[in-house]
Amino acid sequence: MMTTVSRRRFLQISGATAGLAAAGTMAGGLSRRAAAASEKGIRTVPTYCDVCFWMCGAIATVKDGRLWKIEGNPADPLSRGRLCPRGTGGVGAHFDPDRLKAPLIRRQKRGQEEWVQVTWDQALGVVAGKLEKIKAEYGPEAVALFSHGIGGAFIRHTFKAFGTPNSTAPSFSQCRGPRDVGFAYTFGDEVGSPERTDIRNSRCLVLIGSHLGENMHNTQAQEFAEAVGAGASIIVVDPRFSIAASKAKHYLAIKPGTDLALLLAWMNVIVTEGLYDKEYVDAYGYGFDAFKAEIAAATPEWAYAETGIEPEVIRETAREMARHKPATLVHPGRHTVWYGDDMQRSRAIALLNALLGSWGRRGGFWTAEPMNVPGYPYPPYPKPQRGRVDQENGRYPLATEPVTTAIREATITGQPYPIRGWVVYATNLIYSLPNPQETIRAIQALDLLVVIDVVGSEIAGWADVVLPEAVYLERHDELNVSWFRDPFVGLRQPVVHAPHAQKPNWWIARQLAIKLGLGAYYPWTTIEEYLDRRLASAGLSFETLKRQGIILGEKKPVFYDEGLTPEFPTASGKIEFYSNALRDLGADPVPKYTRPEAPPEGSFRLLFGRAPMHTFSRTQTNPILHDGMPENELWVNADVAARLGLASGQFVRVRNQDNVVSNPVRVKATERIRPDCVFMVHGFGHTSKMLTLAYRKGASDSELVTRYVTDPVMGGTGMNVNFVTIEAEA
Ligand SMILES: Nc1nc2c(c(=O)[nH]1)N[C@H]1C(S)=C(S)[C@@H](COP(=O)(O)OP(=O)(O)OC[C@H]3O[C@@H](n4cnc5c(=O)[nH]c(N)nc54)[C@H](O)[C@@H]3O)O[C@H]1N2
Ligand SMILES: Nc1nc2c(c(=O)[nH]1)N[C@H]1C(S)=C(S)[C@@H](COP(=O)(O)OP(=O)(O)OC[C@H]3O[C@@H](n4cnc5c(=O)[nH]c(N)nc54)[C@H](O)[C@@H]3O)O[C@H]1N2
Ligand code: SF4
Ligand SMILES: [Mo]
Repeated sequence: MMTTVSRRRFLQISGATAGLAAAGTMAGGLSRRAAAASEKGIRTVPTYCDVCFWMCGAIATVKDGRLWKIEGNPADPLSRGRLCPRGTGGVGAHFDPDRLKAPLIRRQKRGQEEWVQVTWDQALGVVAGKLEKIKAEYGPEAVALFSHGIGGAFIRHTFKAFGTPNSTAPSFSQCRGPRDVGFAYTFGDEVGSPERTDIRNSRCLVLIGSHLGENMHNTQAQEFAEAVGAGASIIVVDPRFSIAASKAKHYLAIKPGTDLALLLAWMNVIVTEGLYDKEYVDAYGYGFDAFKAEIAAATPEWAYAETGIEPEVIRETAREMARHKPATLVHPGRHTVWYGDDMQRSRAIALLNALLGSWGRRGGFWTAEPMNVPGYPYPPYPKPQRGRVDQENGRYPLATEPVTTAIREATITGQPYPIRGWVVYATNLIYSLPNPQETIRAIQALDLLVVIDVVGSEIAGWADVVLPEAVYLERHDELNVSWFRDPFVGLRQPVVHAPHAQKPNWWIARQLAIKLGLGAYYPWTTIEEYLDRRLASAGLSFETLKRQGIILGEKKPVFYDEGLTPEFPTASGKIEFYSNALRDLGADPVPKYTRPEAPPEGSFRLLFGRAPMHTFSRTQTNPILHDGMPENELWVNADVAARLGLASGQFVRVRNQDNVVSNPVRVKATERIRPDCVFMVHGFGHTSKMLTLAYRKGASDSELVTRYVTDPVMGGTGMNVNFVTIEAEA
């Protein structure tokens, strides 16, 4: 029997069960509840964190059957026994009263909030039926999968077996894509995640917008503190005086969007003053003379007019970098989709590092192989009938992952071929893709939208079928076999039970595959069986891993001076100061600067970033993290605020160039930002009523990002190109 639940009733259900969770019940049915209640004493369970995608090793403690706390696992090379504030607050995800509890099917048309609560069998039956129908009519490639994080591993496997090449994540074209392509077309290799940066040993660390300390990627934040403690020279380039800037010897308050001019001028100084690592460049460089000629005009005086940074400051900071080479690390950044010239800006960062000889050197960039843990021996996937929808017409030749916005475009236009179904796992596309109105337009054109989430996020609000997942503290996941200086394998395993009908991703992916007739791709029945098989094939013990959470691999050389062989898998086999490959694609072979459009008189450029207590749009509803920071603020330069008659704490609304107006948000009037831009932390201003704690708290940068500039060769979407005005709330 299906039961009908209106949104109102849905909220009532949430409220009632919140009491149960708070009273210490985390088991599902009566028997589980009884089991949890009868559990006495303290037990610890090693696992790894999922509040962001750094995957820190952790140890959770359960007291009398109730989840108590989570701390870093000292055996883990990433966390070294310490979690970031978000990781520590992760227990709130389990207790979150807003969690989805059972599968839901939309009763009315999209946008109307009437749901039918169904069983898993019914929900997956409906999903499989609609997927089969799309496949029969349009082919398997008409289904696109959007997923983010390691939790998506099994879902991705199911959809490879289904036969679609259109499996993507916003972490490429809305995040690190430009950087990884820029580095690959310089050194032949990506920066990857966790970034291969040797921050702890760097003697001079250059942070261009990388706001470590607010960006809380644990290992990097810890190593940053170590480098500061060891007296490293810190250079920070940011229009906003970030936490990192407060630790800097040189803080450069750059005019937004002009970083490429600064980078070219830095390289110009280092080359013309002969300060680069000549031996390194001679041995490993390709096209240096052509590069030198290209940057000859980029003098500090020229860059001053673009960046607002004094020529002497540009010279002094360039010399400072050269003094500490090769232990000078110009951080490659991560969220690099800023202005549309991002791949070239990232390439300029790569080239500056190349001049300083820091790639492959201590205090620069390490190179490591992950542990060798073979994949599960599955049958081969079917070969997709058609190519990726984003690349069919020869577009985005350097996009190493499908371009999300191109999939969205194909969904709206049906070109180059139709996309009729979206499966969305752990990515709130309304927040993570630029121009949310266009995302909604695409959704309206779909035959099927399935969302797998833990709460009623904005994207879940648009779904035809919502599948509730168990949170990371309640499930197994794929092994974490990341590269790092010390190779390791990490295990995620359940600490407590899921409180209701929520299921782990591997179970959902497997059941769906079986319903789709793809059972052959799941020869295992339990996740333990799967994990055991993979570990055994690497000669590792599942029992040991369960006990320790981490198994370390053999440490190998990670720097050239430790015996690592320099290898540059580019076309020339060298570090490409000049790129023939880019030239052949019609892109600049050496990065060239273009001046960004300035904000119109009376407008400000909208910038955004992170805060220590939150991850994207996914933690505002976590009661613990919500308490830590319930809303965001709009940073406005103090003089500008005075001129506009705005005081800190006062509510304003932000209007962008396309007349999108934000939720009310408090002003933070501060000297710590330039007068030509404003800043807010990403992920606030939720519009889903299912997120009771987060609903309409603060403002959403995503809503205001209606404009974006797409890189024609790799598909990154520059999003720092929106201009806003500020309106006082009555
Ligand atoms: N305007 C703007 N856009 C951005 C950014 C920005 O700063 N501003 N940042 C960009 C960057 S750097 C990135 S990496 C992307 C990030 O983009 P996303 O990964 O899409 O980030 P979130 O918006 O947090 O979406 C995460 C979703 O996963 C759900 N979720 C959380 N835990 C689980 C779980 O265990 N299982 C399941 N199934 N779901 C879960 C959450 O409820 C939420 O709906 O966004 C990019 N887009
Ligand atoms: N606490 C927390 N930490 C996180 C995350 C999180 O959600 N929460 N997400 C993680 C992820 S996936 C990513 S990608 C990273 C993102 O973090 P980062 O890669 O470090 O930074 P961005 O988001 O690109 O940039 C934000 C900073 O750039 C500055 N900025 C804006 N425009 C310009 C400009 O034109 N020039 C310069 N030089 N600076 C500019 C802003 O003022 C701000 O300080 O954070 C990671 N760490
Ligand atoms: S950086 Fe923080 S939130 Fe991310 S995995 Fe590590 S502890 Fe968790
Ligand atoms: Mo990101």
